[in-house]
Amino acid sequence: MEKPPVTAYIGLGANLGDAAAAVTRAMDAIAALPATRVTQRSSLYASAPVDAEGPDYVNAVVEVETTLPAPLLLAQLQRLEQQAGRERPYRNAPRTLDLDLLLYGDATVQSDVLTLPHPRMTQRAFVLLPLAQIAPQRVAAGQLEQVRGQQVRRL
Ligand code: PH2
Ligand code: MG
Ligand code: MG
Repeated sequence: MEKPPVTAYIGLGANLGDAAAAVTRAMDAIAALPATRVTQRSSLYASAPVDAEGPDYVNAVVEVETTLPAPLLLAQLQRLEQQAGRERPYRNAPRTLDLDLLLYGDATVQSDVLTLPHPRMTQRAFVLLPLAQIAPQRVAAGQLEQVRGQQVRRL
């Protein structure tokens, strides 16, 4: 029997170069991954860097249905970051493309390479707002309340 697909959510971000174009291109690249279908795309959102520096970020979230196991999906996302010219000079450095696996079904994972759900997603309006746009059932009202002070602008 084939494995049923899992519904997963991927956070996209960029704040170097044409960030909106990079995020939109990355959505198309995710849609072209093997064994993976993009089922929803949020709007693009702009926000100031949180715990980071550089130009404003463009962020978005996509929903995928995939039969790739989480570690393989993560490896594919890292490959797309590399293809977009991602450099990692220091933690939270400005970046051409950041792809974060936020949720993979209801999986909870704590490994050296992957933590699910994404450990910081509930503290970040730039993740929760686009996620709530496409998957309101995955965001609690109290979580949105906690990030209400963070300015995020829908583009
Ligand atoms: N990503 C970070 C750190 N800070 N701030 C915004 N606004 N958007 C991001 O995607 C972001 C950030 C580390 O991944
Ligand atoms: Mg990130
Ligand atoms: Mg990342």
